[in-house]
Amino acid sequence: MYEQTSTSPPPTGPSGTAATRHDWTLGEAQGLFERPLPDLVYRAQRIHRRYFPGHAVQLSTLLNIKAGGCPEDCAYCPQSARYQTDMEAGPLTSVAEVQGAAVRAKAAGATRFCMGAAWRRPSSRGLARVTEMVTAVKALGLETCATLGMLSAEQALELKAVGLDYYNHNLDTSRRYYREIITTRSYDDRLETLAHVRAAGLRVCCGGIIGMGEGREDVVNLLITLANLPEHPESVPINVLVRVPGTPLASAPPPDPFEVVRTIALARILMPASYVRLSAGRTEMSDELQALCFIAGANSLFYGERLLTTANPDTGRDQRLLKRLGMTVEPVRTGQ
Ligand code: SAM
Ligand code: DTB
Ligand code: SF4
Repeated sequence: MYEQTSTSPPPTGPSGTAATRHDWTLGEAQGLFERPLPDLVYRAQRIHRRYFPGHAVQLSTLLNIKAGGCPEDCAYCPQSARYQTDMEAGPLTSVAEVQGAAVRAKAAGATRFCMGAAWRRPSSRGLARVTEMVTAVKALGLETCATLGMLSAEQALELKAVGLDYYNHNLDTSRRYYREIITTRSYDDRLETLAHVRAAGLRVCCGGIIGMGEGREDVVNLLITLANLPEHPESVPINVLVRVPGTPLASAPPPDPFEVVRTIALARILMPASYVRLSAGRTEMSDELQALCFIAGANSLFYGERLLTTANPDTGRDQRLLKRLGMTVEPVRTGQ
């Protein structure tokens, strides 16, 4: 359903669904965000079931392939070398270890395997190793995703050439609030990497974090920026800040859980065909809150006991939750 109140007819997409839009204004999106919660969730659910008629959830497992020692200053991140956290820096993982972790992830029920490195950008040697990892993981029949920091156009093409499916690079917050969180790389640097990823023909995974002290307008602005990109990111991770001792945001007040639901619902409305992932922060969420997030349009999870450095719900809890809700796990998409 086209959600504007204008009298002009809704644009229609190729399969009879409402066409996706790339011209959202702050006023429109803010108006939606601030609707009474049942109304916002109803609108999101109506769109969700049009674009995703089943009740399937996509499961991605993360592996930290290069831990800690990162030169960047992202205020939320335990892997920055600038903050005193429990995190120990480690070397780049071997291809064999990655393969072993991917085999276990697949056996546990994941369909996508996401490799994260605490880098500002990959070196050519580092990237060469990652391309071997991608080849090894793909050979298992899993979808692949990598998050390695900034990429040049050539590096994105190198990853595409070995069959990488997705690249994750988050905008994290609004352009305005971003400067409070990260000073060592700019918002435009991030947009440039996203453009290289898209130009290489990779699918884009891009989202942000809530609970960093931002205002509602920042959350809405982040989602508008994503929705108004030339193409919507295929995957939109919504992370709730994991407050790690030693990081500058260690004592940020946690967000109202209903703001998480609103954020998911607005992401669903603005980017109807995208996978919206309920990402970091789930260990602190009740089953009921997660269920509400699914109703608001989340259809993807990080699955497995660890995110990168912090805990995630165990796989048994997630399997039980999906079963109790009568939801299913999405199979690997093939032939694309
Ligand atoms: N180093 C690469 C980069 O930043 O581009 C890739 C890995 S980085 C850890 C990927 C994303 O994880 C960040 O952009 C951020 O959105 C998310 N993240 C990191 N620490 C987090 C935390 N404490 N809570 C929630 N999300 C976090
Ligand atoms: C994303 O948006 N969230 C993931 C993934 N992309 C790389 C990372 C979450 C990290 C949470 C903190 C940690 O475990 O270090
Ligand atoms: Fe480094 Fe990525 Fe952490 Fe920022 S989020 S400090 S770039 S690992």
